[in-house]
Amino acid sequence: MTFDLNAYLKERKLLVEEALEHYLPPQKGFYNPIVEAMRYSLFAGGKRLRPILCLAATEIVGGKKETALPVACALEMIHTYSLIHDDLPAMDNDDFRRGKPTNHRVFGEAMAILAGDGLLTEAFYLLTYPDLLAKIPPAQLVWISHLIAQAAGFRGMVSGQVMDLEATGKEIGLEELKAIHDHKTGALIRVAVESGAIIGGGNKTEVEALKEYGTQIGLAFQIVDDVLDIEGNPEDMGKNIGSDEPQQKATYPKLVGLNEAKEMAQTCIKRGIHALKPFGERAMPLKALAQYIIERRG
Ligand code: GRG
Repeated sequence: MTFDLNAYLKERKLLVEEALEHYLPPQKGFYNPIVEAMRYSLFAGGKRLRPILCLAATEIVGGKKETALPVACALEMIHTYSLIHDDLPAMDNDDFRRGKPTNHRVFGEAMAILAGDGLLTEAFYLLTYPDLLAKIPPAQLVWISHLIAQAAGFRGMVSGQVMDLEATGKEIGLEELKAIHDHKTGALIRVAVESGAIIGGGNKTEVEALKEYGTQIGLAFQIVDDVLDIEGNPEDMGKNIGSDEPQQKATYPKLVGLNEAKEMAQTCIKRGIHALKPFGERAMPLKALAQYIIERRG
């Protein structure tokens, strides 16, 4: 059976973007600059990887993708918030993201902070949205919200960012680098797959298998990102005019060499795909998404 990944990604991206439009429409009746700032980054051309993974995980265990849409959108909002804050002068001080001026360059620093805050909070508004409450048992929704808060907050992504800041300019080893990225980028990718599987009604074994898949592709995602930094990511051109980030940070290619880093990413993808074995043919989209992570150019 062949699988047209490009068509799949296009269709899923559209579905997610229509849902984001539904949940965060332009404000009518009065002008509120915060909505403009939130929408600027939310619709700035992201790949929508986390929501697409979430929907695919719902389907692989037999659930309906439409049920998971609010959760998928919440994950994209949290991801967007993290990028806005990561770009701020107090953090990486980046001028461009996805080829466009960063949020604070357009709206000013105060508004960018608030846009991030607004998106993070909106995510939890969506996780308790009436659409979802009508379709999913409340206990399950509380559990998903708990897992997502864990992945996004100081137990996950925020800690990863702190570990990253602390490690800047220092020599660190491979295990430390893995721990940074497992928190900083891995946790949200993993919980995207996990929450999708829970919403779809996956049993414990299925959810565990999908978590393992999420962990492996999350690690591969970060290694590939480091490789792209060396081999060229067209979206990052001119990214670092005033950046405080680049050279002082540890990366996989710096620690193990470019070829070994690529091998490591391949191994993670193989492990991720192996975890999908119990799902047979139904695993096709998630397998293709794993492959996409390693083959992407941006
Ligand atoms: C500020 C609390 C806080 C956390 C920030 C995730 C994060 C922590 C920062 C992101 C910085 C960064 C560039 C990490 C590398 C991983 C990466 C390339 C993220 C971008 O994810 P994509 O490629 O983005 O899915 P798009 O643009 O497609 O949405």
